Amino acid sequence: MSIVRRYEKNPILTPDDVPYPVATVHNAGMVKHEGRYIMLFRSHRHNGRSIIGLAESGDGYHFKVRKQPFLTPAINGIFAEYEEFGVEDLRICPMPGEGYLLTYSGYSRHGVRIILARTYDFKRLERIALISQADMRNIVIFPDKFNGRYARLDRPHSEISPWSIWISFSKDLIYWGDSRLVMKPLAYHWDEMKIGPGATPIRTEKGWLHIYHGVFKTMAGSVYRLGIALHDLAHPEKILGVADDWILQPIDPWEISGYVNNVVFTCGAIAEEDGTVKIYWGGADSVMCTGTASLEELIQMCLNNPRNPV
Ligand code: BMA
Repeated sequence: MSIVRRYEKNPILTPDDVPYPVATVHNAGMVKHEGRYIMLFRSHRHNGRSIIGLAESGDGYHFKVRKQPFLTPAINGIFAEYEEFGVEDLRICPMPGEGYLLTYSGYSRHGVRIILARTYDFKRLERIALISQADMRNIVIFPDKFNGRYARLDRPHSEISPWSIWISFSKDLIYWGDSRLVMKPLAYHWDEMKIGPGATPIRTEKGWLHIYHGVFKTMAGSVYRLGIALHDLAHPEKILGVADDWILQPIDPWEISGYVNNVVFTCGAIAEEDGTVKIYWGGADSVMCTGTASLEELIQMCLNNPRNPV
């Protein structure tokens, strides 16, 4: 039996559920807000550029999409210049007492970089800052502070050490530093080509559980899968274990074939009070899917059968 139990009525959201024209729905940031599940999903418009929509649910499975998109590229000011080609793959970080921090990729003629925004109610949104330079497209912020500093997982790219996961810290969310590498792709392994931060890390008694994505190149193109790492609670730069096995790979027809074939990609997961976690993923960059796993089983995978993080 697979570690992630797919919901039997996947996919849970498709372009047909969206009341404005889109080609895809995928890679959604997720959070529970006032007892409701909020999904901030990415959609390609029919010009190939992306926007972010909002869907809501009472049970985490049946979602209704809001009539208007939640986030479209800024039209003036500094953000407009860097969001010209679209906004993608948003993550939601519930920061205790400080609302919801949103991180998303802005594409433009200057490359791809990350924008930080904030919302308190999922109605109004305030853009705060551009928090990366070019060529960084996955940033998740830990939903806590460490000795007064925010921490984030990011993914700078280098030819010497391709697409690895780093951690950076900040006192004010604007200026980030004290960066260090935490995890690299592993040669001849399912994540050997590149890895990147996935869902906002989940606090458990044994550490922060981070669901990441890894890519493997084949003769038939790349395969995107999901894996897990456990970070120390007080020192998130310390990895306690990275599971050797993936937890999810494309299997269902809508994960194998779509806008981009053979992709499962996550930007959000929600821990429930019964010890399970609902993981949400985009299937083939086309539809949204979900499944559940036991947090304890995921933690044991990281601790009992780990691979070398670097
Ligand atoms: C990555 C990102 C994701 C996407 C994935 C598969 O590089 O662009 O948004 O889901 O590729 O196409």
